[in-house]
Amino acid sequence: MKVIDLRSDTVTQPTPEMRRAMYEAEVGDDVYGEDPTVNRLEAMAAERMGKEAALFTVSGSMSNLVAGLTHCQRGDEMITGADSHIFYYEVGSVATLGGVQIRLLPNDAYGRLDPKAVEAAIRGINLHLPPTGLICLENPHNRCGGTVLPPDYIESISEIAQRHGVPLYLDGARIFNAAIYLGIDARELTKYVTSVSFCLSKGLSAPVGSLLCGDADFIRRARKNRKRVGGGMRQAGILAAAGIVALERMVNRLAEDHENARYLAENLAEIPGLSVDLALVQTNIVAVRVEKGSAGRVEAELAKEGVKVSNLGDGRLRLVTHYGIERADVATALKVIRDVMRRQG
Ligand code: TLP
Repeated sequence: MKVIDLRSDTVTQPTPEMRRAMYEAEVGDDVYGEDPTVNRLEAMAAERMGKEAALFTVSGSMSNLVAGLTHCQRGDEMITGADSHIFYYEVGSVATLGGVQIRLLPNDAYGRLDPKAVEAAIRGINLHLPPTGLICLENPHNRCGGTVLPPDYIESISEIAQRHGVPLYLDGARIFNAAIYLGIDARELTKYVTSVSFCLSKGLSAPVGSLLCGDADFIRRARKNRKRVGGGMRQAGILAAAGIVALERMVNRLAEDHENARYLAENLAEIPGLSVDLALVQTNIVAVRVEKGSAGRVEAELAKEGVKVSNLGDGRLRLVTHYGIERADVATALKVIRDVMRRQG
């Protein structure tokens, strides 16, 4: 039985070209700054994000942590949305390792924070109050189902951040999906933020890695924090080589994943017992609410039939399209899902 794995785009396998590039990569000790392939990847990433410099990290979670450690002091407060990856899925890292308190604001169905609420949450100067060290946005928004923040919204938050002298960080793990959805260059989304990270190991299919981007001084300090959390890598050019192929070859094909997600979502919406808000299906993620049976049971039964999905833990399942999932796989998955839903009481 062929397993159709829709749990995440993190399950993507490296392409043959990536494996060749890894094999042939010229490497050095990156902690000394001497890995030419890492240096090349970092320069490419900075250029793609319109920032001065970039830092190759192990994962999106490490980029988010290092961004928090670098922008904030211990005892600062970081503003983020209640469904953000930073708050929801990163084991409380900025709090436990950075001594940074998270100030949680509700986000709407698209992952947006209310600009007025953001402004109101920024702390004034008072002996009792923790200083606001950072405001975070996520684009596309994972738990909202891959929804995209447009440039004018990011600009509105950036104006507030600048007015109060607080840096604005963008968790852009899937930033190229957002750019492709909007039909714009990713720099249009990053020009309003102080720093941004994006992942190589999701839809771009590289095996490992994320890039944290910002101005040269920020990246110099971030490099020290990456070392502090044990993320200084040595001959990391082996990994960076795959990342270079990812940036050069895998960005434009994300449109195919979006088309497959749309096809999947439109068909899921027709299945009795499931509901999908099609307005929220903008990139490669489909969040579907299970209204007949339980999400956990549906997830388990699908897995038995060879269709893997992930559980968002609130009655919704998440299905993600990616490199390696063809239109025919989506059609097969839909057939399995229809059968499983028919059996739910
Ligand atoms: N998200 C993973 C899981 O952790 C949920 C996934 O399967 O989608 N920011 C965003 C917006 C993310 O979606 C993720 C990964 C990360 C950061 C963290 O990246 P990694 O997994 O590389 O640490």
